[in-house]
Parts: sequence; structure tokens; C-alpha cells
Amino acid sequence: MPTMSLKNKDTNSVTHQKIIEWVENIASLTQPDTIHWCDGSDKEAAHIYDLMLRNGTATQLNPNLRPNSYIVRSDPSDVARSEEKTFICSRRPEEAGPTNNWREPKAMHQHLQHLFAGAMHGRTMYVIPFSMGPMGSKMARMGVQVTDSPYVVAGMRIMTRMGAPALEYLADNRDFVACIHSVGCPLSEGQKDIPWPCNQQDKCIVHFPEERAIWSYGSGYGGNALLAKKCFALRIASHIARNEGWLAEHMLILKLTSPQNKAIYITAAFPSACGKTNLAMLEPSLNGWKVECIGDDIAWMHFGEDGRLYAINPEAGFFGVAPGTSMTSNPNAMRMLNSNCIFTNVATTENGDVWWEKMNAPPKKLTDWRGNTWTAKNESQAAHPNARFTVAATQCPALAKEWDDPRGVPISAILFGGRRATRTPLVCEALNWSHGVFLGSIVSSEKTAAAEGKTGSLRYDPMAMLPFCGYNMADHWAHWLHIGKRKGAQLPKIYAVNWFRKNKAGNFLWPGFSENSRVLKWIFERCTGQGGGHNTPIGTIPDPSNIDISGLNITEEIMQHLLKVDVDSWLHEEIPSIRQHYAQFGDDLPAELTSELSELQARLS
Ligand code: GTP
Ligand code: SPV
Ligand code: MN
Repeated sequence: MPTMSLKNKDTNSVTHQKIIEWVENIASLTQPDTIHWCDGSDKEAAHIYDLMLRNGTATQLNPNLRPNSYIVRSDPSDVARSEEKTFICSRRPEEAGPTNNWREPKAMHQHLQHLFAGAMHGRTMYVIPFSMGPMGSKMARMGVQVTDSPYVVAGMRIMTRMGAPALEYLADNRDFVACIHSVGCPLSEGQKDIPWPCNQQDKCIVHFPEERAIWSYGSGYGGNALLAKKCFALRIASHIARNEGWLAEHMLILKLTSPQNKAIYITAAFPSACGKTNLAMLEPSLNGWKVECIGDDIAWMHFGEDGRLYAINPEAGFFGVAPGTSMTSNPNAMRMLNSNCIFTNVATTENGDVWWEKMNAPPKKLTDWRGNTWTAKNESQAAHPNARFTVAATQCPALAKEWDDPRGVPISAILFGGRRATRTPLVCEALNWSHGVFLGSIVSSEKTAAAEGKTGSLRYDPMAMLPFCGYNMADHWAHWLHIGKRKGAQLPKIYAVNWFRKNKAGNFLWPGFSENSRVLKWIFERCTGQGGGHNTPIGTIPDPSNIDISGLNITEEIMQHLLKVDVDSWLHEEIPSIRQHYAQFGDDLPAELTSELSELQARLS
């Protein structure tokens, strides 16, 4: 075994015995050539990018067009989260529930010992200490990820608060979530590395909720590999949150300010690639209204002393969907991508810039996400549909000043939504908290390219947490209901929204993007005691006149259609399908949700 130094030259504060022992154990299992403790410095980042350039993992973009930015092309077999290969290893299968892949922890540990043995041979093992949430915040949590991927180090540097300060904070023997990651591609003596090492045969993303540990093998992409994100901040955190009485959710956080300068804070849970980043930083089409961003993907919510729910964004950056992003759809995102970004699986132009579908008119000639020449005649997509940018939150021109407030922001409204071409109205307000939990439990959406597999098919994605809940989804609902019963709680109002209704020709009926501010305005009015609306069997819905459509080219007829509740199809199609969705949870389904369903049926009949 090669000699290893536990301390690189720049780090001398590794005094946390538990981390040192843990790192030594992982190193003796995975056999890296060297160990590098990340301090998060600029010098270290320069070294990591240099390494990626030399290895062909990254190419620098034209510094005159896109300063300090890089394009990375992944292996075509490693382009999205692998839900099939994602496991929850709680003690008993019932704790993981019917919507998770459960594995027995002991057997899985044995399997992992086998997979990880020698997995980092020929590579450097990076140790990344990090904080999820503003360090020192009562709501923040610490983690340490080891990885053999420089790309992951670069990503974690943008997405989390990592490096020397985090390590110093951990030195007080604080708890941390243990994150072990390898691309599963050891190098033998003298073997040359490849640009995107991964393991084509074996991939697994494994969670041990009770142990607070994550083991991920074989993939270098996004949520499979940046373990702070979905693995920690959602799957492990949701388990912790349930035990401790708070919520870890797949939600954006935004600040909405009215022309009268009154602000409210909103969170919104939409499934992957269903519009969180876009809503989080939208430029309202309505005059005088302002949206500012606090987070675009994950919210941790705790009760404050005043009984309100306060949210923090545990992340420090955005790992956002590139295709569809343009100066018309999301100008703030375009501005934040002007420099200091990593782009993964987008196309590149002849002058060394990036391009993706719908950014603007396609250039005549491009290099596509696989590195092949692409011309406008080409039928295939130039950027992969799940191509992403990685960028620091501080690059966002619409970032709210409270974005890293350790106390979080008090939430007035929680939105649930998905991609539904039919039936689900543009917006609907829950009658009360438990009805809101019901609306969250029946979120369904057409599948997107954010996860491997066929896109377009409709699936239930309760609370937008189907792939991200670290325990039984039925228990998650029970936890939400329990949250609602807290003494003195000043609960947010809950809404279901749907920007994705289509006509028979397959075109979107609602213009979406900046026009969603019109719906936000109605929600603001409801939250501040003004907005109109009428009761329907599924909740409170605005009259077409309650939605400000000034300056918008949309017919009264389309507005009617978007806000209509088609009682027949709710009764004869939606209700039976909800029943079927609920049936898989058996006795674990909270009785209150069974009642909510019966009451809905009664109101429809
Ligand atoms: P994840 O990062 O996977 O969690 O996705 P997300 O929920 O943040 O979705 P994002 O905002 O990145 O949007 C995904 C895709 O949906 C992009 O291609 C957007 O252009 C598109 N999209 C976002 N908002 C709207 C909208 O209001 N209407 C329509 N038609 N498309 C939208
Ligand atoms: C999602 O799929 O919801 C994402 C991207 O935000 S990933 O980090 O890959 O999970
Ligand atoms: Mn997401």
C-alpha cells in the first residue's frame, strides 16, 4: 500500500479524531494513491480545474465570452439520477415504504465493502468538509464527503459551504453525515485516465438513514455524486427532520414583494425539471412586483418561536437545467451564467461558447453534448435534455439579501405542482392544512429527463419527494399532518399549481415563466386577506377576474378552461387513480388522508 499523508500542506487544523479515523478507514478500504484535504481556497480550485483540463474532463470556454467557465461532457451512460439504483437501507422494509428500493443494511454493507475495495486505486481521494446551511445556524448540518472525482470537488465547492472553515467548525467533535463516493474506476499502474471515469456495470446510491451515512458508487453525475444535495439534504435530512420535528423538502424559496413594498416568502415543491429554478428567480411581467431568490431546489423548515415555519436553503449554489433557459424564459439565470460556471452536457459553439435548445436560434454549426459535429439539419438534440449548469448562488442578480440569514425566512405559502397536460387547474387553494397535505400527497407529473428512463409518462410524485424521501412516504404524510397540529402553529396556506396544461395540439395553454407572477399575485392577495375566489369541490379557485391578466394576450375562454374543475373526470378518473395510488401504503396511510379522499368524493358527487 502506498504511503499516505493525512495532511496536505495547506491544512493543519485536522484535529477532529472521528474524521481522521473515518478517513483512514475509507482509505484503507478504497486504496487511493494520495489523500487531499480540501480547504476550499482559490489556489486549490485552480489546481482542480487544471487537473480536469489536463485530463480532458473539462475544456475552458472562450474567456472573452464566458470568463472562468468550463464545459464538461459526461459519459453518455451517466447523464442523470439513477432512481433504480438508489437504495434506502433502513432496518426494516416498512421503514423505507413501497416507493423506495429497500435493501437489508448488513447485506448491503457487505456488498459495498466488496465494491469499494480498491475502488480508488491510482486516484486521489479528496476529503470535503462542508456545511449545509449557513455555518453556525441552528438549522444547518455538517457533512464530510470523500470522493475520487475532481469534477465532484469542483461541484461541491460551488454547491456547498466547504473547506477550511467547515473543517474547523467540525473540529469541536460535531456530528457529520458521512458521504462516501467513488466513480468506481480504479487505475492500474501506469494506466491512463479517461475524461469521464464511471462504472458502466455497477452503480448504486445507498443511504443508511439510521447511521447517517451515504455510499455512492459508479456515477459521477449530479444527484448521484454531489452527495450533499439529494442524498444528504433530502433523503438523510428528511429522516432526521421527521425525528426532530422539522421538514426537509424538495422546494424553492422565494421572496415576493408587492408594489406597496410588502414582502412575503413562499416555498414551492415541483418534481425535477418542473420549474423550481425558473419560478425561484423569475422576473415578474407585472409592473411593480418583485421576486427574489433564496433557494431553487431544497428547503429546510423549522418552527420559530412565533409559531411560523422558517425556511433556509441548505445549498450555496444552483445545479440547474440548461435547456429551455433563455433571456425570455429566465433572464436572471442567463445573467448569472455569464461567468464562473461549469456547464455539463451542453453544446458548444465554434467560438468556444455554450448553446442549448431554446437559448436562441441555433447556430449553423455546433459541437453537441457528446462532442460530435452538429448542424441545424441534425434531428438529435445538441444539448442533452438533462444538461445542467453549476453556479454559485451569489452570481444570481435576483438573490435576496436574506438568502443566507441563519434564522431563515418565515413562510406564508407553500405551493405544490407538477406537469399535468390536463385536468389539474392553474391554481387552487387548500381548504386547510390537512387538505393541503392531501393536495401534496396527490401531486402527479409527467416524467422528465432529470432521471433515467422514459419521459412523459404520468406518475404520482407526492410532495415532489418520490425519489427523495428517506423513509416511508406514508409516514412522511403523517409527519406533515403532525406538523399541522403543533400548538400555536401559524401555518402557511397551501396551494396546488399547474403551469403545464396543454391544448389538443399539444401546445401549452398558459404562457408560464414570468407570467406566473400573475398567479403569485393572487396568492399574495389571498395570504394578505384580499384576493377573491370561489369554493369548488377541490379547493378555492380564483374567478377569471381575480387573476390579473392585464397586458396578456390570453382569451377569457382559455382562462375559464384553466380554472375549471371538470367534476366528471375528477370523480371517474382522478378519484379511482388516487385510490390506487394510496392502496400501496396499506395500513400506513394516515386515516386523515382517507377521510380527505372520501370528503373530496362527497363534494364532487
Ligand atoms: P430540477 O433542478 O430538476 O429540480 O428542476 P426544476 O424544478 O428547478 O426545473 P427548472 O426550473 O429548471 O425547469 C425545467 C424545465 O421546465 C426547463 O426546460 C424550463 O424551461 C421549463 N419550465 C420552467 N418553468 C416553466 C413554465 O412556467 N412553463 C413552461 N412551459 N415550462 C417551464
Ligand atoms: C433533480 O433531479 O431534482 C435535481 C438534479 O435537482 S439532481 O441534483 O441530479 O438530483
Ligand atoms: Mn431538484
